[in-house]
Order: sequence, then C-alpha cells, then structure tokens
Amino acid sequence: MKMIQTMRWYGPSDIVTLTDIKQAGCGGVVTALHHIPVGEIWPTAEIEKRKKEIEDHGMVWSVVESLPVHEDIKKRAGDYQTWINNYKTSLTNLAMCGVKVITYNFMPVLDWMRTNLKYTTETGALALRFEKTAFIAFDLFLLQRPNAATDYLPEEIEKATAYFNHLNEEDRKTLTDNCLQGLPGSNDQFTPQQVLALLEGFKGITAAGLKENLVKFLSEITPIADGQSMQLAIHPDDPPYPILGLPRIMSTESDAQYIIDSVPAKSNGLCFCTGSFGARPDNDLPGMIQRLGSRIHFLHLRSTHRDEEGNFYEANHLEGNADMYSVVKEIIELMQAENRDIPMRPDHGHQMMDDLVKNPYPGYSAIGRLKGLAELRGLEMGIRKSLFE
Ligand code: DNO
Repeated sequence: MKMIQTMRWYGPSDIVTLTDIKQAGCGGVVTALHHIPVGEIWPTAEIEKRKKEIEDHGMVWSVVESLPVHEDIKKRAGDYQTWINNYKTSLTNLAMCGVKVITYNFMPVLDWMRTNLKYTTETGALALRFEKTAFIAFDLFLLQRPNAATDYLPEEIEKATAYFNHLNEEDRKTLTDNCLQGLPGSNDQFTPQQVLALLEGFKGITAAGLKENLVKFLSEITPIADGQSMQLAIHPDDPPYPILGLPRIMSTESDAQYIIDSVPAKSNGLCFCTGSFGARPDNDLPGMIQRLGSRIHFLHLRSTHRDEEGNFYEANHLEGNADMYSVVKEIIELMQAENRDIPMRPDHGHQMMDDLVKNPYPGYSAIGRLKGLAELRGLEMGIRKSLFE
C-alpha cells in the first residue's frame, strides 16, 4: 500500500502547470472548479472537461479541493436549503464522473490566515508565517473590529500597539493584504468592510451552534455520499483556534471525534492536515492517526515550527514540530491494516529558487512543493522497506 502522490492545481490560471505536476512524479491531481461561484451546482460537462484536461496529461483527478460550503449553510440562514440541495447535486455529478474524494471546510468567513506570506527562513527561501502580535495589530487597528479588544489580554494589546506604531504605511498595507487574502484560488481580496459585514452575519453563532449546523449539513449530504461510495474530508481550522471572534470547531482531536461520532456514516471523514492540526502543541499527530485513522480520507503533509507565544511558520516538510517520521510510519501502518492507498499531497512549500521570480498562489510554489514531495516520498519508501521487506 502506498500514499497516492498528488499536487494541488488551481486550474488553467495556475502558473504551476499540469506538465510541472506530472514531472514532479504525481499520478494524481487535486483541484476544484474555482470559476463556479460558491453554492452553485458543478455541472457534469464542466467536471468532465477538467477531468479530461488532467487525463490528457497522464494523471487522474484524485481529490476535489474544495467543494466549498456556502456561508448560509454554516449559519443555517437565508437560502441554506437551496445551497444544500445544490451541494447534493454537485456530489452526484462528481460521482457520475468518478471523482469521489471531496474536501471541504466549515470555517466561517475566512479559510486559512497568515500575517506574513514572505517570511525569510534560514536558507533564504520564503515561508508563510502567523505572528500573533501582528494579527492582533491587524484586528485592532487595521480591520478595527468592534469590541475586538475584549478578546485579548492587556499585555497583548500593549505589545500589538507598539508593533503597529513601528509599521510604516507600506507595512500596514502589506499586513492588511496578507490577512485579507481572498478565498484560495482567486486573486480577489476582501476589503475590511466586507469582512466586517461577514463577521456581523455570524454574530450570535456559538461554537456549539456551528457544530450543530455542521452535523445537520452532514446528516443531509452523507446519504448521497454513502450511496455513491464517496469520501468526504473536512479540513481542520487553520490556525486551529478561534480568530476574529468567530467560532472554530475543527481544531482538535475531540472536535474531529465529535463530528465522526455525531454522523457515523461511512463517507464522513477527515482531511488530515498535519500543518493545521500541528500548529497546536496539544494535538498528538501520530496518536490522532492511530485513533482516527479509518476516517482519514485525504492527507495534507506539512510541518510548522511553533514558539511559546503561539507564533508559527511553515518549516521544511521533515523539520519543524511535526514528527514526520512517526506520522508517515502511522500512515503506512494504517494503509497496510486497512488495505487501502490514501491520497496525499505535500501541503504548501517554500518559495525558493525560480519560484522567487514567479508569483505562485501563497504556499503553492512549484519547486518548494516538489522538494517537500520528494522528501516525503523518500521517507515513505525508507519506512515501508524497513517495515515490510
Ligand atoms: C490551504 C488549504 C485550505 C484548504 C481548505 C479546504 O492551503 O489547505 O485552503 O484547501 O480549507 O476546504
């Protein structure tokens, strides 16, 4: 049994091409129909067209990332029933085309969040970084979220104020742009006003309420997914704790366990992202694979380097705080025990060498990801051979 090596491709506008992905040694591609507005049905013809493009390059469309969930579904407000019905139709259409592993997330308003998209690592390669003080400065002084100060300790506010006072206009603009990076796959950015309006829409929705909305959503879509032998894979929160006053409900092992227990359908599973879960020291990654393994439908392999203040940057794939040796060993044992191959992608990569003169989607450079993939592939081979041969 082997991890199915894939890379994410953002579609025809991605500067990293299918030819590049094939040359990296991937048999699979992870992509989405980013041009279809969130909530709308993915028509079979569009799915087939994308699938053919990938197959024409000698690969398969292994995983959808993401079939995005409309904000109304998360709030269970407005036209949520229409969006759920559309979601079911999109799932059916994907299944008809043979694309059966579906990633999604249930993070309100924003997906991932970083304060620095060009953090210089020791080698000179650039990485994504989350710095707590910078984020608090953004929240208080750039976004100016009403009552944001009540979420922070006085000393945190003091530190963020001093930090902010040292930023020049250009730094402030960069920080705002980084924090308001649009939805993955688009070059659009939210404006602070748009984000404030979206946050307002989640007012009164607690973590318990959001969890309930996720359970209701899954209860409706899993019968379709089960019927088509599909695998749903929820992506964890990134970073894995509440931000901007929004509830986050997929940050820990117990969050994952709760969702699995509440909707026991076979299709209900996880995108096990070691970078997102691993940004919390209390998430025991190898132990989580042992305990949640049968529900792991897709793997994002990446490591973060954390410090005691809650800051982190994305480290080289085999370095940082994730014990990648133990993670990959657990995955190999899981695949062996369950007699299945699990799709994996190297999650993110540094911007390095020729990547530095290009403008890839943040985290999705060609060479940095190729380096991560190559290292992970070697690690897997070494462990597999030492265990079974
Ligand atoms: C970031 C990605 C996420 C992920 C979504 C899945 O690089 O891992 O944007 O695709 O959360 O829905």
